[in-house]
Amino acid sequence: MAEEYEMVYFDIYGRAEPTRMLLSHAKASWKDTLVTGEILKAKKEAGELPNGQVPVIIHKGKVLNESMAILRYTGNNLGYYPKDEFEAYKVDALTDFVNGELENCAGHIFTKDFSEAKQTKYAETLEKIVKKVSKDLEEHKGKFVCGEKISTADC
Ligand SMILES: N[C@@H](CCC(=O)N[C@@H](CS)C(=O)NCC(=O)O)C(=O)O
Repeated sequence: MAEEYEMVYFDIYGRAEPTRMLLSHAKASWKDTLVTGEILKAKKEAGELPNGQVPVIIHKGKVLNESMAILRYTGNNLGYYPKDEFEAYKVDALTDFVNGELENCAGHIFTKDFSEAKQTKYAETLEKIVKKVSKDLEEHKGKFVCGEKISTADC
């Protein structure tokens, strides 16, 4: 029987990793379909990718794009996203913060710009994220970043 979820992305951590971790933790029925630059180009030309990019996740015959929306979607389906609106806001706020910070510096890895300035920026960004998450963990006195229960923000 085919897996319920199919993640399509490069063989790197990157934008698919939070959802891959969630699917693994949830023991969901899923598989990774790894692409190369060439495969991506072919899929793009064949019109298989909604905005011409990866990751996409294929679920119930639908091809869903945008990594953070994918994370929320799978989180919602698999019990990792709060029903309470304020709790959901907290999860989104932290996820958006971390993702936004990483957007500012992850590109260096692809452009292979390892200049001192970029390294400093990278280290500062990671420190900012660790400080924020550590403070949240302390406040909740728990194992999870947004409270008593694991959520998409922990991915
Ligand atoms: N906002 C999108 C960005 C997706 C994105 O930039 N994907 C890159 C790989 S990490 C891609 O497919 N690049 C190929 C291209 O744009 O042609 C998301 O978070 O999913």
